[in-house]
Amino acid sequence: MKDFTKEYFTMTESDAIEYAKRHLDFFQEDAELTCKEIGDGNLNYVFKVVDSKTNKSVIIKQAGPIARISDEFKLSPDRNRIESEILKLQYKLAPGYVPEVYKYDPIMNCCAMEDLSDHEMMRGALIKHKKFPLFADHISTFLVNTLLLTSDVVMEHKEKKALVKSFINPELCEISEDLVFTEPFYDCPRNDVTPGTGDFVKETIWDDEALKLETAKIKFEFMTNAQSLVHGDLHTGSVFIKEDSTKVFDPEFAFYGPAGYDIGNVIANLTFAYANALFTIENDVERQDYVAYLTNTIKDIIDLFNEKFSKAWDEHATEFVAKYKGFKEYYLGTVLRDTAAIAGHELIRRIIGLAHVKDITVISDEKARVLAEKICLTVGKTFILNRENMKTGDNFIDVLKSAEEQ
Ligand code: SR1
Ligand code: MG
Repeated sequence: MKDFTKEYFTMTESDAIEYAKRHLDFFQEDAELTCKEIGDGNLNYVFKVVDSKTNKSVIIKQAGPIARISDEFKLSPDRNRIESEILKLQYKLAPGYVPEVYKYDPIMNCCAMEDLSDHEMMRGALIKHKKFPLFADHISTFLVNTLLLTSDVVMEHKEKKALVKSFINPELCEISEDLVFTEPFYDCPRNDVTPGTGDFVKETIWDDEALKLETAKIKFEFMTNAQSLVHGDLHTGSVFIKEDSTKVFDPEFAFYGPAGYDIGNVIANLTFAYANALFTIENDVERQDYVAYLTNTIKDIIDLFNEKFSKAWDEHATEFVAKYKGFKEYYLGTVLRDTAAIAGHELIRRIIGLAHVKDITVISDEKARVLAEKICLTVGKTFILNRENMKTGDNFIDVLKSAEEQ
């Protein structure tokens, strides 16, 4: 019988059943457990353990020693501690918007959490062109609560610094530094560029020195601005959704960084869904309808974020200078600037870099995929270069519309 209490090893499905029986206070003694490994992310193993008698289920997520996407990435399994701790914190800051964590195990580097199988992964749902009218309201509340309430504006500064320390996440941050901010902007061997998009990438991204200078500034903002406790990888594959519920999960890239990092990732990944819709929905009326749904969602997220952030600042700010006239507006302006900058990086890196997104890769017609990729690159570049002017939902969607028209 394997011992889960002495030394770390990577679990199999039958190990996960044993683990659930012996180390989780979750199932009844007479439970009949089955297990399936369901992880489809780039890094971890995700076991769904179900009692076939009662249908009660739990997720056990284990961090492996190397990334699933490539053994080039050797990662500390401590990321599972980071993930468990931030989920517990966000569960309090944004109730209803994250799964409940039942247990964290520092030896097996795993955590047990609420099974959200009644929800679906948002990226897959958007590729099927489903609509979620409450998403903008839900995600804007999640973003305001988790980002503003963990910042120096609200938190006692020594407590905030203790959190900064406990969420130092050097290896996962290094992945983002390389994959998001560095490699997409030169002809890096690890990049993965669609042949038909290659010339466009060279001309509009790699040969543009002015753009590259801006990306350098933004990279240093990412590395040095410990503003808020960010999720760090808030793409639509990190969201479980159903009509009336939104749950943000998988925050293993969490660290103290620019608040705009999370908002920008949300906006960019809705833009991938928009590019998918443009080239995969054949019927004109249906395509226009779905595209309008996505652009309205992007607009609403930015506008609701602005509105809720401003209100939450007035209610919760404890920092003395937060009340100075004009400071809130200045601060919010920098968050939106960073939102545009990060949305731009996410849009460019998922087209040029190592880790692509299904919204684009499922476009089977090669010409259409190239056009979709060019739209994402154009929107991304515009977001980066015009980031100082991106303040309202309309500012963001105007960029999408003008890239589509080109
Ligand atoms: C090596 S990990 C590649 C990507 O997958 C994660 O979800 C992050 O987005 C990372 O950049
Ligand atoms: Mg992930």
